[in-house]
Amino acid sequence: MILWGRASSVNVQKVLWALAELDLTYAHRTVGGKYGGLDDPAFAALTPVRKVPVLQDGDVAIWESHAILRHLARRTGRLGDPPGAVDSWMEFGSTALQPPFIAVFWQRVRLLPQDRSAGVEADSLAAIASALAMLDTGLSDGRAHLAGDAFTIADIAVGCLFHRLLDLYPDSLADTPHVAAWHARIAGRPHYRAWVAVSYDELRVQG
Ligand SMILES: N[C@@H](CCC(=O)N[C@@H](CS)C(=O)NCC(=O)O)C(=O)O
Repeated sequence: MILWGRASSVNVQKVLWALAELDLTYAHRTVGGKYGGLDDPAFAALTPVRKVPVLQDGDVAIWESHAILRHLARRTGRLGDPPGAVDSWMEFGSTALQPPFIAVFWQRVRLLPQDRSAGVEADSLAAIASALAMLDTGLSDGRAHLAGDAFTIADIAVGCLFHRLLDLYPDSLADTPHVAAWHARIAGRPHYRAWVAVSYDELRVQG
């Protein structure tokens, strides 16, 4: 397998974390962001959207981070059960939590101060708080992980966002104790520490 994508991307981090949890061997091509390469013919032939991550597995090229996670779970028969609950939380991550998270990350890290908007940041933080409350309700039955007691690709898809969220807004989980306990659990995993709890300094806008 070949993974394409810079390790500073949260979407690439999802795949790096999953590959490590599954103990899979792969080659890594660092493209995107300051590394460029997304318009090179070799990469452009793999994905019409020219974004990372892309996973080449034999003759197949898979793009969209959650599609890649599902592919890895199916391929190995691990980290994907129960599929219904896993899928629900992965879609929740894509639709409810990640969009406002990306918005605040751009406000705080990627945009020059003069291009930032206090209104966009406030609205996005409200959307994050609402999503975290839903996550807290989902975890309130005492389950250890999102889809049940077992760690799955849903924990990876959603959990990848929290290192940066807590770095930027340390009190984010003050009102969601179940989310805080779940996050502490997944943040203790060695592969989270290796691939997710890392510096994102290369993404900071240079003013
Ligand atoms: N929904 C896609 C989003 C892919 C995406 O937006 N990737 C970003 C990095 S997180 C990208 O390729 N940006 C251009 C770049 O890195 O140069 C996924 O989950 O894979």
